[in-house]
Amino acid sequence: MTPTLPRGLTCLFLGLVGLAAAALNAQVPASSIDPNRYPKVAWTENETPEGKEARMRWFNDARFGMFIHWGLYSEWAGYVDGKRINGAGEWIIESAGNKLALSRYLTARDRFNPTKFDPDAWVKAAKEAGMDYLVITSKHHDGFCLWDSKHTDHDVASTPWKKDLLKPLQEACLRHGVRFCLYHSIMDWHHPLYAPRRKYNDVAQGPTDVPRFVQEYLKPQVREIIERFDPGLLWFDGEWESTYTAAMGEDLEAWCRRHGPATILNNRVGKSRKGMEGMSHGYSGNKGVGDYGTPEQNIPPNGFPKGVHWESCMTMNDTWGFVKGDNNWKSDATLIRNLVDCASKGGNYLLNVGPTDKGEIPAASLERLAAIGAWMRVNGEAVKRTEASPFIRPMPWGRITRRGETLFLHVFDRPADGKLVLPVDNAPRSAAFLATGAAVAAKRVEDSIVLDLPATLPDRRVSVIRLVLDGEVRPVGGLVDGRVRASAGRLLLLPDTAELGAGLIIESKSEGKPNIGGWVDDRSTVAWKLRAPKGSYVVTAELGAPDAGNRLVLDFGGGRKVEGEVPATGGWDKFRTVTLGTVELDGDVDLTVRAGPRKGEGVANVRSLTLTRR
Ligand code: FHN
Repeated sequence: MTPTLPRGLTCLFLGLVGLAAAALNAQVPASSIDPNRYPKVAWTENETPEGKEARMRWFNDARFGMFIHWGLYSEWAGYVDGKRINGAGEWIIESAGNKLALSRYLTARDRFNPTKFDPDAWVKAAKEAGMDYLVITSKHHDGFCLWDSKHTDHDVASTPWKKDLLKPLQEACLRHGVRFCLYHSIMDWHHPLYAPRRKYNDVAQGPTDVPRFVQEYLKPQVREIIERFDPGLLWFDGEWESTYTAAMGEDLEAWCRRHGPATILNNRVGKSRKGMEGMSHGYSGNKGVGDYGTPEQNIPPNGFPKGVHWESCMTMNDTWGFVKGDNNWKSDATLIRNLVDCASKGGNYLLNVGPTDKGEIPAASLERLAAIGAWMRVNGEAVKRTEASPFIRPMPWGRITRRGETLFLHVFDRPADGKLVLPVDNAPRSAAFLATGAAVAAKRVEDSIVLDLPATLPDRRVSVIRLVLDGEVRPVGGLVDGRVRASAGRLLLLPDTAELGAGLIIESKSEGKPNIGGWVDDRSTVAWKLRAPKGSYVVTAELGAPDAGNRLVLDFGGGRKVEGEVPATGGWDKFRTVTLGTVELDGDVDLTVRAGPRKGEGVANVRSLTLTRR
């Protein structure tokens, strides 16, 4: 609670507290390759969730990386014979149809000579933007390799430049404390064994054979880049064609674990990704799914339970590989908000640059990187080394990130009444803008903390308030480290924090409030992880069902069960609160809700469960 000092002194006190905290918290780690902070952790067959968190720690702490698409396509720059070929620059040969045969595309190898390539400048641009890792295309779909590979001549050694382009970049990353990572395409439009062979491929001879391609080319080259460049992560791509199978993905993942056990893998190593939404859900196996999801050109609408890792990759304009004249640049405000949005949901933001064939990052990209960097120098502590918001759904006014007892409130849009309402069972210790140190009035009102914003915010793009709480956050209905916590003596279990069994969905049947629906299979279950202070709790449920007769069984573990009948409420969209019973709880509990034998169309729609301490 704010000390009871005269108002003037209170503001001064809070201002000083804010500045002191800034000095302390601003000490984010100097680099994501600091071996003291991020010792190498190898994947193991029996890796625990805690072990994976340790292995992913540099990635999670970084939150922000640079994506680089660079290759022969940068030389074509989106044009053939002076005409723009629609689509992303790196897809030009695939998009050009009969305008560009592979043999003509490959003449770019005779011209590719990046005389302006300055690896230190690239890495400094990333570091100064607040990016702690860099992912560059070692080989994109056109099969051209940016290093002198012993497995092919379709590489930089066959260009006027001749020299390896990846090693200097890796060395620059080591100099500047940025984690060096590699993108690698599975799909290969050039290699004679890869299928389907493209119509424009007038170079390849002999029959295709993808199993041989994988065994004799893809895997040896992946081992080559692991051993030569020790990448922090491998960003596989081009896994979607049917000729590359789930079994191949599981085999490639095992190969990477064997040769680079500390190298993080994205989920495109195998076949588990769901399109551009990017996450690996509903996949039968747990092999060949890599370590994290890869939403592309989008940011998931909500957060995920703890332990789900992901990274949204996005372009700054409309293309990954350089295209002359693509000036549809996102504003720095949009890019900063995207970064904050990802961090608030526990994910990373991988922002792309497409250098020219001469090795220059476009000026418009550099300008945006500099603007993001200026914002990060003031607000970076609210992004780096943070955890996701305790609320899975975003706030209407902006986003929240968390570190221990501190919440960072990222204000995108000032509410008309100037009030930020936080449904937490905490009291505020201090609240201040990171940009100015100016205190923000914060007080408890009913079951929330309400902050009163000044008429003008420090930064029209994103203004960040550091809110220090009176202890670990106790969100009403939210999650802290994957568990629902008690607030004001009750635990509110909502659809967003549930682990839904097969077939169950989150919908909104009425009043815009989410409910668990689709419960037509009485074998489906709903689970919540919670942490409850010792006590006896009354269990109530908000349920909707047209017919009576179904039953719910709440299994709290340790033989503790509560069960009750689902009433007829008048319809799937009519909800009624019913009391199901009482239960003794103390500490961490994994609650599983099962249905009795289904009667009628479905079991019930569930809007919430509430455990209220007696
Ligand atoms: O086809 C590629 C595309 O060229 C680009 O590399 C993106 C980046 O994530 N991935 C694929 C499209 O999903």
